[in-house]
Amino acid sequence: MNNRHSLHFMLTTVMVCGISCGTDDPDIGPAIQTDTDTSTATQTGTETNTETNTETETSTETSTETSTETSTETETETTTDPVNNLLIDGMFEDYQTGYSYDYVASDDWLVYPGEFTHHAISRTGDQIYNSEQFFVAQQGEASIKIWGGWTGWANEATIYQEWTKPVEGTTYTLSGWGYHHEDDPLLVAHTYNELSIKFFDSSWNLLGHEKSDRISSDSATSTWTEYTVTATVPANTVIMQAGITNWQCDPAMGAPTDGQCWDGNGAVYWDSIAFVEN
Ligand SMILES: [Ca+2]
Repeated sequence: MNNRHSLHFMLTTVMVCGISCGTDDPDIGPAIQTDTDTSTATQTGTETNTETNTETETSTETSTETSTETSTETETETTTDPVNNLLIDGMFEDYQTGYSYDYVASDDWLVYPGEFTHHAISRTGDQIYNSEQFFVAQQGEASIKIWGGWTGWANEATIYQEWTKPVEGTTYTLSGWGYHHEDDPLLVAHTYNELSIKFFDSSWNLLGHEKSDRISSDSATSTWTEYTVTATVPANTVIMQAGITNWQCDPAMGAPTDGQCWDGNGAVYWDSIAFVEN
C-alpha cells in the first residue's frame, strides 16, 4: 500500500496546529496542519471512464425428443463520466507517480494545505492496509485514498478543483462514491470525510460552504456509497471550489484541543467525482 510515511512538513495560515506524528497507524502522514475554510487553490477538470460488466449466461436444455435449445444472453452495463462534468480527472485514472507514495492524483487536483501529503492513489489489486483483502476501484482501476494529517491537532485537508466568477444564483451539484474499509475504518466521530462546495469573495472571505453527508465511524464499511451536495452561488462570489474534505480531530465533534488527538485512525476511498451545473 501507499502508506509510507513522508516527511513533508508544512505551515500554513490560520490555525497552525502541531507537529509530530507518532502513532502506529500507517496511514499517518506526518505533517502540520491547519484548519479553516480559508483555502486557496486552482484548477479544473474533465475525464473519461468506463466500467463494464459483462455477464454471459448460457443454458442448454435437451428434451426427450432430441430437441436442443441454446440461449445466450449478454448484458453490458456501462458507467461513464458525465459529459458535463466540470472536474478534470474526477475518476482518478490520470494519476501520476508520486514522491512520497507510489501514485498520487493528477495535477488537475489541488490540495489544501498546499503540501498536503496524506492522500494517494489506490489501484485495484493493492493490498488494503492492515488487511489481507485487496482494493477494488469503484470505477476504472484507480481511486483516491485520503487519511488524516496526524498532527495531534485539528486538521482539515481538502483535495479540490476551482473556478472563477461563477454566475450568482447558479446551482451546482457535486457527487461521488466513497467508503472506508472494515480493516482500516474510521473509529471516532471527530474524524470524517465529506464532499464540499465553497464560495469565496475577492478577499478569500468564505461566503458559503455546503457539505454532503459524512463518511464517518457511523458509516457502513467496505461498501461504495454515493454522496451528493448541491449549492447555489452566493452574491459576490469570485472563487468556487468543489472537492473532498478530510477532517481529523475536529473540535466541533469533541476532539481534544490540546494537541493530543491521536485516535483519528482510518482512511477513506473516493471515486467517480462529478461536479455539474444543474
Ligand atoms: Ca477510478
